[in-house]
This record gives sequence, C-alpha cells and structure tokens, in this order.
Amino acid sequence: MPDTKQDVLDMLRDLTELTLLEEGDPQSFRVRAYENASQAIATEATDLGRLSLKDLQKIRGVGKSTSEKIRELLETGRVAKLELLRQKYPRSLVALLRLQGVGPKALRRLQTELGVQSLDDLRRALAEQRLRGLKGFGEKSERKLAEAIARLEQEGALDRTPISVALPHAQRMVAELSQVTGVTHASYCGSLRRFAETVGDIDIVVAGSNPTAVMDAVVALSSVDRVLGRGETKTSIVTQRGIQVDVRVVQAHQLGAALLYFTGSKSHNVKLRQRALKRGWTLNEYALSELEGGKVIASKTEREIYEALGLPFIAPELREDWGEIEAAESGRLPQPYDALSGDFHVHTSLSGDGRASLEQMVKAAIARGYGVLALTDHAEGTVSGVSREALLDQRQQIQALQKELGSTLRLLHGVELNVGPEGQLDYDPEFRQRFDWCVASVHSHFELEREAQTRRLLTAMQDPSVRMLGHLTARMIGGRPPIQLDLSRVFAAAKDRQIAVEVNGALPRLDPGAGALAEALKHDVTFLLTSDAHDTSELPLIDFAARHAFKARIPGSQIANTWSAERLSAFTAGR
Ligand code: DGT
Ligand code: CA
Ligand code: CA
Ligand code: ZN
Repeated sequence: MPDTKQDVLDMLRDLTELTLLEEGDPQSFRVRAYENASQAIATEATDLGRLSLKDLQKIRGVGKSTSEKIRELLETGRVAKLELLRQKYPRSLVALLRLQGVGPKALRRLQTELGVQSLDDLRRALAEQRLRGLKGFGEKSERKLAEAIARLEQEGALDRTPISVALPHAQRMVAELSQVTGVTHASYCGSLRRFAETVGDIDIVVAGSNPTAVMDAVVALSSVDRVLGRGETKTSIVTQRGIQVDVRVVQAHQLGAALLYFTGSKSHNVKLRQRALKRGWTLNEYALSELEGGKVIASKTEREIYEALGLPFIAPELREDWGEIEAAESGRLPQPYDALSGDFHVHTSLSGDGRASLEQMVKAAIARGYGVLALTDHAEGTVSGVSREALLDQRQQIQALQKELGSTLRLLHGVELNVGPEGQLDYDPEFRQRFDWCVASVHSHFELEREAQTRRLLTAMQDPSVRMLGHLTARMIGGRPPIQLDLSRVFAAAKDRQIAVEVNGALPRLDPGAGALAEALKHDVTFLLTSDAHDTSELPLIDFAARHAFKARIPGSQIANTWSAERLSAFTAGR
C-alpha cells in the first residue's frame, strides 16, 4: 500500500519551495498556507486516502485550494499546478537556493535576466562578470557567490543529497518494495546505511523470489521521474527530486553478501576481500567462497561472513576504512550505546513552532521509557520565543505534573536561550538562574568572522545558567555552512565549565558534524544526545543523534544520557 500521507507531505514540500520561488516572499499567503497544511497533516493520524474534500477541509490548517490539490494527487497521482511549477523552475535551478546569499528573489532575477537554469549557467555568468550589471548585485556579491559555490563544492554538497532528504525517501521506497510479491527483505545500503551526511545516490537491496515483480514495482514507484535503465535484477531510476536510486534483487541465500557489498564503503570492501584472499577465498556480491572450486563459505548474513573472516560484526556506520577491521580484530571496536535515559532538548506547543502540548510530550517520553526529560522551549529572542510570564506558568504546570509523576520521570524545566552577536543571552541573569536546565544556541549572525564568533560563544558560556551548547555550529547540511569557530577553545571551555556539548539528532542538522566531534573528543567533553523534537513524533530523532555520534566513535562513557540516574542528575545540576 503506498504511503499516502508521505506522498501528500512530499507534494506540499515541493509546492512550498516552488511557490516561494514563484512569489519571492516567505510570508506570502500561499507559502504560509502550504506550510500550515504540512504541519497539520504531519500530525494527522488518519488515513488521508479515505477523506473526502469536505473531510480534508475540516482539518485545522488545511484550506480549500490545498485540499483540492490533495484530492487531485490521491485520485490522479499528479497535481497540475505542481507540474507547471516544476517545468518553470527545474531542479537544477531550485538547487541554487542552497547557496548562501541566494534567496528566491535573487534567483528569479538570475533566471529571467541572465537565463541561469543551473549551477553551470551561474558559473558562466560569474566568469563573464554579468551579475554586477543586475539590479541588487555588484562586484561584491559576485565574489561572495563564488565563495559560496566553492564552499559547497568543497563539502561535496552540490551534487549530493542531504541525508534529511534521502533517508525518508529511501525508507519509503523500502517499505513499498517490501510489499511486492515474493519479497522477503528490502533495505537501503550504500552511504545512506553508513549514515553519511550526504549521499551521491540511494542503493537498495531486495531479496525475493520474483525479480520481475520487483523491477516492475521499482519503475512504478510514485516518486519516479525517469528510468535510467532496467535489467533483470537491477534497475536505476531518478526521482522527481533528482535523486538517483539503484535497486538490485538477489536470492534470499545471497542477501548477506549483497548487503555487505552494496553497503561499502568501497575501501572497507577492498580490505575484506584482501582478508578473504589470504585464506584462499573470494568475496563478491553473491558470496564468500573458495577460490578453487567455488564452494560457498558464507553468504546468508553479513554476520556469518564477518565471522568466517575471523571478525565480529562491524556496524555499517563504522565501515569507512579508518582502521575498523584492525579494531574489530583486537576487540577495540566502538560499542553500541546502552539505552538512553532521557532527552535534553525538546519543545512544546508553547514555542511558536512546537506542535504538542507539555502533557503529550511527557506522556510520549514515558512511553519511551525515559527517566528524565528537559523541556526547553525557545526563549523570547526569536519569533517562536516565549515570554517570562508564559515560562513561569509552564514552571507551575511542570511542578504539578512532577507531583503526579513521582519518580517515574524527572522533569527539568529548561529553556533554549539565544546567543546574541556579542554573547548576550535572553532575560536577565537572575531569571535564567532559576531554570533547571539552560541550553545556549546560535540562531542568528551566522556570518561573524572566526575570532568574533569564538568570543561570542565563550562569553555566553561564562553565564552560570548555561548547561549545554545547542547545535553548536548551526549548520544545515547541504545548506548553511557551520559557523566559524576556534573549536579547540570552545571545547576547552566546555570541559572546564562542565557544559555539555549537544549532539543534535534533527537530520538537517546532525550538529556538530564529524570533524567538530573529533575535535571535541580530544578535549574529553561530556556529550548529550537530543532529538530537538517539536512534536511527539520527533522524539525518536534522538536515535539519529546516536548513530551520528557512534559513527564519530564517541564512546558511550562520554555520553551522559547513558549514565546512571545519580551521576546524570549530579551533572545536570552542575555539581
Ligand atoms: P555515494 O553514493 O557516493 O554516497 O557512496 P556509496 O558508498 O553509496 O557508493 P556507490 O553508490 O557508488 O556504491 C554503493 C556501494 O557498492 C559501495 O559503497 C560499495 C559497492 N561498490 C560499488 N561499486 C563498487 C566497486 O567498483 N568495487 C567495490 N569493491 N565495491 C563497489
Ligand atoms: Ca550510494
Ligand atoms: Ca549507487
Ligand atoms: Zn530547539
């Protein structure tokens, strides 16, 4: 059964993005209408396919024109308006919005006045110095754009897809392919399974007895834009968002070998093959087998193959050829984390962008088996921020709730403070000090130069209320680059002042990135994994923080969510 809700959400996201481009104004009525509808539908539990036009309009936040588009999508699989917008604004053009300094208005001007439709076009226009002639552009903006292009190129982000886009796509295709006749297993592999921040393409491996049925299903997937090639056991397509997807079908008894091969990384596989060769075996996507005669040694599961090669199972996140095979051999592989005892960065509907009530968040935290939950709504300095009065009200509610809960779940009344350009924080010192848990996060002034940015954070960290640094570098993968910081000084201060470094599990962020986490490890700081949830459905995002931290090889002993309740509460109290 196709996932209608996800189809609708995808459509609304595309409509929002393209309408923003069309109208050049994030506050436009239409853009806001699509955004509101997305939020409303994201929290709507019912099967959308069953809802009539009238029912749809009854959902708060979904207007007439949006509900008509939803019905159109569900009935015909297409939305005329969206097709039109897609023709007008090709993906290669929309992708340029990722460049810092390129907003919808500027992009439209580049398109209409200079005929820019892609990155190559933009490069040419820059080389020919044609931008400086445009209204609102100058030599300085040419230079800044060239720098922005170079930066994204360096990160390999321009022709790669951020994990926040690729993962939901892949999960959905995997779910659809799992439904095909004869299929016993489907999973995404490649860099996505290794939990890379960006992926070149999506690789999917399916085990099934009816390859033709699987290939038929692949080309019929709702998100397909065009088919690149179709074979008996392999098909490649490009989705409407311009992502290439390679799907392979294998027989059930070959599944382990196929998963191992297509998960990579290439250099991890090379090392495994060398190991096999030393034993007189060969390893390929079908099996680990004897060189002479071809007798199969292992092929059904990855674990069996690793074991035959004298190794424990190596988690996909670790298969990057940093020395994991040697580590596995000598029993020094990073160990998966113990169960997480709680979350230290969540929002309620008190924040302008929160969608679940305090009670709902608490209930969901209990359902996850947490022993502690820090409520951290936005402080007043942002649009979504909360006034003193409302926070004091919330404190009373939390205290009342805590009485009911007893020792089931310990609630911390927290707040997410905004770090101002000079390191100043919201409210006043005395007001801040009354919270159980203050998170300090950068939400503005991303472009300060390194020394100013570093001093800004160090200043904020001087405040005794600050207990955790939220999404330290403020990056958006494939979008906004990390702010420039002397990380070594920031982490030294965090260690010194016992301030936790958050590992933020929101997929667009996964902040700090791998390089910054490696630096943090050198300073022996304490980490906290968080979901930064704005809804109950987002609490599981903490598992992405765990995968991200695990890939960076942060030991569980440095992650405070895995500590005993006593040690953890001493830490959160700043003792
Ligand atoms: P990506 O797509 O650039 O983010 O990175 P990957 O690692 O997903 O690379 P991709 O899609 O080219 O290939 C998927 C996996 O398939 C790769 O990690 C290892 C395996 N593979 C593909 N081609 C080769 C090859 O020529 N030799 C070996 N040993 N493995 C390969
Ligand atoms: Ca790939
Ligand atoms: Ca591939
Ligand atoms: Zn937050």
